[in-house]
Amino acid sequence: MRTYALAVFIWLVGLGGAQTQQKLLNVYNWSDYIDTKLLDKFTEETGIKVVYDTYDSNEILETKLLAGNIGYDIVLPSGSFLQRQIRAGVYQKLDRSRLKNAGNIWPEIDKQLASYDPGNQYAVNYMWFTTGLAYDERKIAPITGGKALTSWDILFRPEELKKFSACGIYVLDSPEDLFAIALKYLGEDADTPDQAKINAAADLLAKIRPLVKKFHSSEYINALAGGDICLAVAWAGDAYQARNRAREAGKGIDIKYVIPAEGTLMSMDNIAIPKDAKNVDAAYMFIDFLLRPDVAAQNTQITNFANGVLPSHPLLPKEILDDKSIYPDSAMMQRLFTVRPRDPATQRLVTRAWTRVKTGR
Ligand code: N2P
Repeated sequence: MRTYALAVFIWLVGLGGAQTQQKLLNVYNWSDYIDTKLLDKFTEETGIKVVYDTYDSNEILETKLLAGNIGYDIVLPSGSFLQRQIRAGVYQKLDRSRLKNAGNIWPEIDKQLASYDPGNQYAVNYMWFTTGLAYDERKIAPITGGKALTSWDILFRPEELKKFSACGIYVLDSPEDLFAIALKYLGEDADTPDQAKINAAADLLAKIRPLVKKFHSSEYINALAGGDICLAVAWAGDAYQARNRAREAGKGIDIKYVIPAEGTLMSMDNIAIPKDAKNVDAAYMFIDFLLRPDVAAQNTQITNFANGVLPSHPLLPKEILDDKSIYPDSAMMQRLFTVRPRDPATQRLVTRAWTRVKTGR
């Protein structure tokens, strides 16, 4: 009898173990890009445990995706990367009929996304945003005479940038962003395949390198909030997170974010399921969860990035929804541009040029 009870016990434990194994979801997302409390909420509601890892560059994600067996069920590539990764066959089609909240997808944003994912077959938008300048108002006041920063001249004229170098400058380690902005500043198409133009943009970027403390795509949030730097090329929501962290620290540091008058790059990060995902049902449940208005609003409130869920708007604080640097209005939209994926040869040129920008070699 005792042996029988023991056998049943072992069997139950085994079953429990198997079940726990099934109820897993592996998410690979950008850092500082979710309210982590929502991960617990998802687990409470579904019983699915979320293993959550982060990255801060499309290149890191792409290397893993192309290597295969990525081990993640959800990833979040930006638009042009999504487009060429779809072509490379790394994603499975997303059956929107399995998402009961698909009706919450913001139609205009979905249309924008379709320019990267034709027919909206593989992804849904998570967040969308601009790349601009974030700065410590108090630290730069003596340099600017208290005036707000308004132009990319600050970044691209070394005699201007030099003035900020002593208080610390970080630049995103994102060739897509920096080449798009530099090319546009030179009056070119942001995604031109013209080698001479790309080299000219690289020359422009190389000139700023000696003045830049670090090329990095996530550390600037704390560096700004902690007063270690005074200027950063930043993604909108991250700049606001720096502002909020600085406010919480209560040391009188005030971080501002500006979209320079010349305009800037607008990007979208999107949710997709890799082809070799093991927990596809859980992935659909998680996407559906992110598409809930309350969940999307909470994520935007914490990250300060604009989400792709239209009915989240009434749930957002007015100061976020009315902030044109987070939710650009149509006038601001006129100043924004997007980029397409480069052909492989041009992409290699840009990658090499970016290394030259960062290392001087
Ligand atoms: C979140 C950064 C996401 C924007 N910290 C860049 N894709």
